[in-house]
Amino acid sequence: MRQDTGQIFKIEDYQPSDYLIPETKLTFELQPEATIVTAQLQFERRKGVEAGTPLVLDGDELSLVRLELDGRPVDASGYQASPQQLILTAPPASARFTLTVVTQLDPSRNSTLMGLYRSNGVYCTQCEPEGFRRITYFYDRPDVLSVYTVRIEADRATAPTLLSNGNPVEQGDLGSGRHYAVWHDPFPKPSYLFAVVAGDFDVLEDSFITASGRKVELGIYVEHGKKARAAYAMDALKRSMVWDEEVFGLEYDLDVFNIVAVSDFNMGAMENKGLNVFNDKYILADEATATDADFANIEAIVAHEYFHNWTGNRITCRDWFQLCLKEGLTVFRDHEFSADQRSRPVKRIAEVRTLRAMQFPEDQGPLAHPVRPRRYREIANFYTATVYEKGSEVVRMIRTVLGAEAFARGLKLYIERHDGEAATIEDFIRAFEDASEQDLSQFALWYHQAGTPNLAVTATHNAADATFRVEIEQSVPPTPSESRKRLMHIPLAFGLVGEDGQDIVAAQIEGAQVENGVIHVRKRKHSVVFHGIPKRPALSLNRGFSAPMTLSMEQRPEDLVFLARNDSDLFARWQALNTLLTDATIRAYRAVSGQANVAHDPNLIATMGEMARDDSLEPAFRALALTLPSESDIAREIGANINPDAVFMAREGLAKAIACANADQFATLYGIHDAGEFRPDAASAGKRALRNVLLDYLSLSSDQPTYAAAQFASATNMTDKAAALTILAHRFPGHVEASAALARFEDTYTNDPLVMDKWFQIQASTPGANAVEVVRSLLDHPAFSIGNPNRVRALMGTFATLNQTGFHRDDGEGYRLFATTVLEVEKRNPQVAARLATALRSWRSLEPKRQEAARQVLVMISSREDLSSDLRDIVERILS
Ligand code: 0A1
Ligand code: ZN
Repeated sequence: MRQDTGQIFKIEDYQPSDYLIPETKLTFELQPEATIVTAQLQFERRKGVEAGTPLVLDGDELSLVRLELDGRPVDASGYQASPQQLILTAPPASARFTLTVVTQLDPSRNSTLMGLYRSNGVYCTQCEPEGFRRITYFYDRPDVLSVYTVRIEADRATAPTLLSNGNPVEQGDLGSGRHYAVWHDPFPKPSYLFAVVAGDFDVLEDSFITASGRKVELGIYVEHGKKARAAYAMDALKRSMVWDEEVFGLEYDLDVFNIVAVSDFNMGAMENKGLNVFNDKYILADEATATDADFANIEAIVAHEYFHNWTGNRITCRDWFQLCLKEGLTVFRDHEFSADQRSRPVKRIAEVRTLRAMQFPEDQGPLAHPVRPRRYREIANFYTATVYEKGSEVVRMIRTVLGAEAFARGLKLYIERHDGEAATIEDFIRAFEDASEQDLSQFALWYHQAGTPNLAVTATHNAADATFRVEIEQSVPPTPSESRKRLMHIPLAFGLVGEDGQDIVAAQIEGAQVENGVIHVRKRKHSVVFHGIPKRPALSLNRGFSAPMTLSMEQRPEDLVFLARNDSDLFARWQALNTLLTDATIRAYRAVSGQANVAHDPNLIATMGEMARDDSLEPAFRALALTLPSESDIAREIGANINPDAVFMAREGLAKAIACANADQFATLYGIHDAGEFRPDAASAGKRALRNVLLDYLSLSSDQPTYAAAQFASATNMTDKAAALTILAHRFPGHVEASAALARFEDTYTNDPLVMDKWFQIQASTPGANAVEVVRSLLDHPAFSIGNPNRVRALMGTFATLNQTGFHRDDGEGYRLFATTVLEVEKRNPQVAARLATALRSWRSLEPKRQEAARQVLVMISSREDLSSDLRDIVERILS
């Protein structure tokens, strides 16, 4: 385990490497416990670097077997080798030389899942961000690009498939049951994009003809017997390839494109050049085992990794501070892809819900950092919602600010200019400035300044002179190490909605810069006066979520109801309803805390019924409209001194009011909206989503498990089955129907780990104090494994992030169980442990008793002496 050195990496310390590595030849002699890696590295001294300058290469837990320089052994006095570094003290004075480094690895004991490891009998690598240095000594940094040739040798019986990056060159037999394959990748790449996979797989094969007529062989490698479950991923891959050609003019560049699904993986997937490696959860799907959400994730992640081929691989990052250069842009691309494949407004709402649930708490808590950070202690902890999701929002805003055409020109220019290079955010912004002739220096603060900006808005209508005046004031709350913030350029999309629901066009607009329905807020205070507005309009703000910010505005409830029913922007309709629901819950929260009864606004309750039956709206939208803000959404809005039990009760109260007042309608609609035969497309999924929200309301109003039990028994797809099981387990814990369904599910899927994850998730998220005991006993379930990231996330990750009443139990027992598990996971896999630990980041917003209990476990973890750099970095930042 890599221990903390206390070193802080700073962006201003960037220096190019002294040497380049134009060519890398690797040979892997694979053996489960003693793999030999021979790296022939061709070095070239960079111009201007003095001859003989020591060559310093990165390593991590490496064991050196042999070292040769230009074919001759290096004298012991000529180098220094430790597990984490190799220094060639006096390299040759010649401009070029070849270093041969031989290392020995033990993949079967590598439980970190970084570098070369064994998973279920498969050899697999993960190199991003700093895993290559666990394979051989190298310049393991993204700005050193090399052309790789890789030879893999392994037992034919256990590893008939041998894969690496680029195109296959050669394969053959070696006798004694061994065989080999050689791969060559003509595109220079950084070490983090290197991959090797060897094992025994089923392969789903297909092919794709690019726009310019080249044939690409496609392969998805999965565990034996699971080939049929890769069909949807293959379909998504081909649609991604077409889409990137049509929308961005970007074609695939190798003869083969392979995907491998593995069951032990730290993240979602990895974009290694020509050889994407996936967490099997994001490849395998069929109607019997995967939910609609799984299908949507698979489509998005397959696309994301494929899109990296240009945005990430052909153009990579100069250093890890630039991570958002590839990630923010690629998330933006996968969002656009899904929006085109599915329903744009529904997709947008889902994106915003994710951003608010994952990124807002990061930005508003101790882990806040800019989209392009300037400091890190452990880079693996910066694969965050800020870099990814907010990074994507920033790219989206560039499009809003420049307009679609200039944006497209800018992106094209960026790609042409930097193809084959390792670039920076400054390069990216410059391409858009050059293509649009606009100055983006103020806008660039979105990359450099952490925190979620707020716009406080007031609106006044003056009937006498037919004006509508909007006053806007921006502020950015302080974040750790950035107490003073600069003023940002915030594109605020808006509309003035008239009585007939149509947008009103003002005769004249006075004040701030307003273009195409967007107010460009650049100063602290703006006032915009709309002339020729005889009647007070409803003000629709942040349409389409034009900027990742919060809004403070006293809206009249009747205006919000009006917008929920009439806004031409569907996102804004959903938002208006969501604001009403959040406000109603918070009012109830204040009342529940004070033990008072609350009556909800009948207008709001009726609107929910109306939305449910409005056939002009697609079912997926209606499902989202009927979904209440989550407990953590509500807690975030409350902000401080949070009592999760009271939040839960307040939310339940509102749900019950909606359910009871609309019970008959919901029952009728539930009967009507059968999606029919299973198809994974968005329209069918939307029908199932609507029906399952209705089922939840029906179960609540009837207070009977019968509806859910019936659906559980008759469901022919996992979406409907898992939804019914969730309702049974969450709403009727301890009832015989719930226990029977859980037992039935367990029995049916014992041998399917990905489905068992759902079973763990459903139980880990069952509200109430008892969840701690349930989760504790599930840690001993035979299907659980502390070494598998998917199992750990399904059980402990779900408990800590989705179970507000269980995790935050007021005696602190949830935190203690959590901390023990985090430390247990850390022994094997520090990265996964660190990510898990972020669940405690919002501890300061809790009420005092829980705050103290949470603080105690954080202090307990941080006081351990042998902590990994990953976990120490997170825990100390959370406590600071
Ligand atoms: N680049 C990948 C994310 C990723 C990052 C780190 C990993 O290993 C620790 C794996 C994957 C992506 O954006 O999909
Ligand atoms: Zn990515």
